[in-house]
Amino acid sequence: MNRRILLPLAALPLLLSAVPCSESEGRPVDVVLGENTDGSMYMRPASISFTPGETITFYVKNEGSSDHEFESDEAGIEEVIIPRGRTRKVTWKAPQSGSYPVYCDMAGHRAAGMEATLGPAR
Ligand SMILES: [Cu+2]
Repeated sequence: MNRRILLPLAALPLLLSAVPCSESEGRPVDVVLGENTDGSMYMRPASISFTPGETITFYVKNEGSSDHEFESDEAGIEEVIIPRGRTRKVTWKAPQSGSYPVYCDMAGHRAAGMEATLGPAR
């Protein structure tokens, strides 16, 4: 067999082992939660796009002064509490299609604006 073919084949196991396990880690996306001085709240970015079927790892930072959550019944993201000043990692496998809200489910927070939308990239 030709050496030029053999060498890339020999390197393949090394390349594969460098790819992060899709179960535990996905494309990193930073999300920030907090409160505004006027009493409204935010989850930024307000819109997060996904490629159908991809795995995303959200790094959810709570820069507010109280605890917050990150969850979505609709998208199948279980509730994660992020204490103030902390960051929590949440890994999610995106579906093939559809748009889903993701929010903080603490009383009044979602209504105050602590919500974002997960949707397919255009
Ligand atoms: Cu909240």
